[in-house]
Amino acid sequence: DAPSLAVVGVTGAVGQEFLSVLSDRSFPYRSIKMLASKRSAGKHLTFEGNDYVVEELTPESFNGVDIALFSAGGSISKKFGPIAVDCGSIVVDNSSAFRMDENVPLVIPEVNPEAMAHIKLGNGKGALIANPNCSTIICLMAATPLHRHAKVLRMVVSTYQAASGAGAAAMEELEQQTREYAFNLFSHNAPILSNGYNEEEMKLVKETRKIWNDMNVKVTATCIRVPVMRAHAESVNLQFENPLDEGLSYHNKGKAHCALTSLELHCVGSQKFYMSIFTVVTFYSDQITREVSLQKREMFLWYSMQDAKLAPLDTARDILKNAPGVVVIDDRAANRFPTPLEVSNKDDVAVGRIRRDVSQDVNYGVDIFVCGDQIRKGAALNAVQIAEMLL
Ligand code: 11C
Repeated sequence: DAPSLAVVGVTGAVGQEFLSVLSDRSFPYRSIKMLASKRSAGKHLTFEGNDYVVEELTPESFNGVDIALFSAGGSISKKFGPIAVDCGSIVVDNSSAFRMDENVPLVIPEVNPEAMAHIKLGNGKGALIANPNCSTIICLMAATPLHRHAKVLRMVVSTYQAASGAGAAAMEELEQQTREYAFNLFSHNAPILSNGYNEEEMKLVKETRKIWNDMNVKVTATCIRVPVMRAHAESVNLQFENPLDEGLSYHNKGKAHCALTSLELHCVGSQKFYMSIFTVVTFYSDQITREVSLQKREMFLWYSMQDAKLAPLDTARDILKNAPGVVVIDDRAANRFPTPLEVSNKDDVAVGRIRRDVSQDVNYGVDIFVCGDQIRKGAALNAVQIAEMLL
């Protein structure tokens, strides 16, 4: 039998997107309750050709509800989430209320579906599943396939976030401000914590560790709000534990000669560089990468910069091209890369600017630029995909 659904916060930006995504994906249901605050109760909504009256959210709302999609803010989730679970509903919660609760799976279906494998629909048992923060989802959609390949040790994220992340009122405010004064951006509006990070930045840190089930991965972030309506952009720098391309391993004595050959191509005619090459070769052969003197380290970085131009990026590009829910837009000749406008209202996260990080051992670092629709994959679509896994 198709499940009975409830949408909590149905009149908000994400609530409305839940309805679009359910309809676009032909999500099966036998009934659907439109729930919101008292203020919105009584409003009429049309969904898939039928008229619905928005009902006030009360503790009785969840009787007979199999799956409840929540996006009405953390305090509503904290109050009504456990009530819905007691009624036997499976709650997919888009707020931050339960994300770091160790008994609540935090799920991106393409990344860690196994985290919710123990939750079953139809056995009468309620449960909570948390939808990660939008900037975490968009970032990890692109970073995870590379992480699976070479294991991320450290990730540095800088976000350029759309107004939609702060709700429908913020989108109206952006329209208003664009008429009054445009051409500006500001640090994310989330509260600043005692460590100087804002809450949005710390969500990226903590949620990544939980989703990757890796408490050692180092993550730092700077989150910025930009005058864009509904899609977030993120610059993501990754440092890997394992080489991205096996053939380019500098920690391997046997590969030193290949490295030397490609370096020579760039340095013919310079005695000074030949001396440097000697240093590089010694450095690789000795395998003392982490303890090199400053002079050798500089030389190593210089070498990395040369090699970054040469080394093919097929591995990273292929991994991203084959990743579910990801499209690669990376046309260097035409300077065409992902933009927030291009991904707005789209399901896929777009990745581009794929390049080796010249500040690291080039086989161990990559920079990418990612754009994703904050309301769709960053919120409603991810939650509906979680609900689909329950079916
Ligand atoms: C933003 N990420 O763009 C926020 C919005 O924890 O679910 C969603 C907040 C959250 O500002």
